[in-house]
Amino acid sequence: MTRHIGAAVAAACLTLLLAPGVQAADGSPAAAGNPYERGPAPTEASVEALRGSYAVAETSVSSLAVSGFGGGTIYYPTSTSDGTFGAVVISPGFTAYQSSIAWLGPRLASQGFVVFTIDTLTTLDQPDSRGRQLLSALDYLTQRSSVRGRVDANRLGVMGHSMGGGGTLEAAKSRPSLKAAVPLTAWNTDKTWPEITTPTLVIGADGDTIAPVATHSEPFYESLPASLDKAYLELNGATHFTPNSSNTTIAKYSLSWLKRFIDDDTRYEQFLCPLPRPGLTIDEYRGTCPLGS
Ligand code: 9J3
Ligand code: ZN
Repeated sequence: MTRHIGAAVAAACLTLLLAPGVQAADGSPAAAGNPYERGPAPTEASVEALRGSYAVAETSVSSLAVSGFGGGTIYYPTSTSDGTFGAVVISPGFTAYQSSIAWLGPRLASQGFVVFTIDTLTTLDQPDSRGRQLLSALDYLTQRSSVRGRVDANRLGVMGHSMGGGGTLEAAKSRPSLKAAVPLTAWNTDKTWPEITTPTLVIGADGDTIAPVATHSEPFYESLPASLDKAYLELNGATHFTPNSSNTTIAKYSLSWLKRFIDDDTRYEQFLCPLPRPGLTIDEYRGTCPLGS
């Protein structure tokens, strides 16, 4: 009897070890239970790096070929051996173009996301419109784009700068199925976001005089439900336009948030909890730890 149980257990273990589905594409043992992890175990250096482990290609999407937003550029991992990837669409701010947030495209895609930086229909579009455009772009990405087969349509997120950050909040409010939202020095006349159920990382800048944190990012963060996975990162020595250039602090925490909530990748929780302490680049950090509980 004991021997039979032992043999059964041994057989089950062998099956588990040999089952193709439990081995990651890089040959490492798959993390028990998370089929969405992509890329190697993260380190402080890897989340701060200019590029992750994936080679990235890009394809431009003409405004003439789409509706509901203004076209853009899709950055995607070239690998087809790691299954599909989660995706994030990013909107620029008032009067700005995709070029203003382009640095985030290859930076995030090389870590294992399909990233779509968009133009808006007009550069004067307001946050509510930008929110709808983010969602139109997600629908285009997952349903009609040339890379749709590389995207997991069930694991999507939104980001944006300024009025695009305001649009990020609008998009999350209207589509609760979104897995992550990261507004960057967001601007919106609506100061209260209790309707949002998507895990949200609000990033503000201490020196922002266009969307001052006291009247934008801070009330946005504080009005999110207390029960929500949420965080507030206030950049130190930063302005409204800090998100328009390559920035290690923005990249590190945005990446960790997207990984944690789009990929369910708890390997990245180490960068989010316990709460990061203020320092050279962080003026203040608020959040709810542990995450995902
Ligand atoms: O997208 C933004 O930079 C919004 C800040 C702004 O110019 O608001 C004034 C109407
Ligand atoms: Zn509101």
